[in-house]
Amino acid sequence: MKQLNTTHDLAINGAEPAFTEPLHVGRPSIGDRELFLRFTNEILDRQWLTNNGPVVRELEGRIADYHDVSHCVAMCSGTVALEIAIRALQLKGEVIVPSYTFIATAHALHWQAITPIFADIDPHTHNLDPAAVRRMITPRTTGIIGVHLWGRIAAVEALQSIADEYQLKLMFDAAHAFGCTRAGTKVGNFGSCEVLSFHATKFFHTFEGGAVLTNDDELAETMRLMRNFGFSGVDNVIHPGTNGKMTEIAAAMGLTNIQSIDKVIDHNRGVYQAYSEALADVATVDLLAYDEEESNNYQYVVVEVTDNSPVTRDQIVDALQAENVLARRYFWPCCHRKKPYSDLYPNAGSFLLNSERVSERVIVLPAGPEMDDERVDRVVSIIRVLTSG
Ligand code: T4K
Repeated sequence: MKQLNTTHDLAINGAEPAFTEPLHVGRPSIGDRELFLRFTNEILDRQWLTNNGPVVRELEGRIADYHDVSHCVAMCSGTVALEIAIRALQLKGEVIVPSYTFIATAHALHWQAITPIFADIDPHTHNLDPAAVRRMITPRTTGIIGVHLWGRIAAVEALQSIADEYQLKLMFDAAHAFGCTRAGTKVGNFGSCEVLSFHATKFFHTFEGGAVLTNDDELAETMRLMRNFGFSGVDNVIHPGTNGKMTEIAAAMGLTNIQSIDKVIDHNRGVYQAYSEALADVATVDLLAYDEEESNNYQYVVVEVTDNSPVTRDQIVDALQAENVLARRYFWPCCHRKKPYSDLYPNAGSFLLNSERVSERVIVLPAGPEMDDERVDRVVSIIRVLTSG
């Protein structure tokens, strides 16, 4: 491995960090603080704090309208929303998922004694490769969970035709894809249902939270029961369930944030474009492009280190972090390299070659509210110096 050039003015060589305060990949947008505090006071005055309160119901309506979808079922986290959707769809046996994703996608299955079967990704899209999905189908397969990684919509048509051919259920982990489209159709309208995450690090957040979007009335009704212990009315339990409810205060953060969502997306687009321009002459990293014909939220600025780089991805990330640029290696190692999956499938890497290769090259750069053109230029200058040999 080549050493980083020790003559450069870098924090790893003893210089002061380029940024005095850290830059993050997941800095939350806070929206209109006065509005949030007004909503909070109303909640406290009403003394109705959770259990399908009016703020949660209003937020569900706003999110469903935003996505042109019949139902938004709000939950306490994206992970619980995944677990409930998986159970409501009655998935069992084996379910095909990518390994190149956040660990929650696989855990939501394993947690419910369902076997996640990892299929490889298309290295260009970072999403499931339909041909690889087809190869992993067995008589025990009951479903496919696609992930719209980085908000770029998966190959929904090809996956749907495989699901139809083998009579499998199809759902999507849309944790990154709030507001995103494929051929103009908004997320929420693909497969049987799609799961959003509203975690604090997402560009639209409710502190913690998530939701399932669906056009299936019956499925929505089942999930509403499941997130509230199966209660139908005060004393009547008609379904197995858990506590997946979103609180009123979380929904108030969501209602605040949804007011400024267009502004936040505009800002994210500006940051992405600034990176795109600044990186245009840097041959050592490739910026993952968003399709400008579609609606994107531009939440993640993702680069892949190319073969031209004289230094490794890890050397770049470590050096950036020393400069207070808290870039991340999402999603490394892949799920099949993490426990319990590394014990269950020790040889999975041999057929997940694209997943492994991509996971070893990706760097997610700081984006979001704290970034502006000048900071982007400075981050890119550091990358330029680091990879200049
Ligand atoms: N499916 C997919 C594909 C997902 O990516 C996720 C979540 C899920 C499902 C599950 O959804 P949830 O159950 O989480 O709703 C973060 C998030 O915790 C996680 O929600 C997210 N994906 C994942 C991609 O990123 P970490 O471990 O990287 O978070 P952390 O604490 O290191 O924070 C990232 C950066 O953001 C740091 O620089 C610190 C900064 N930050 C973080 C928080 C929480 C802030 O500035 N303020 C904050 O409040 O997982």
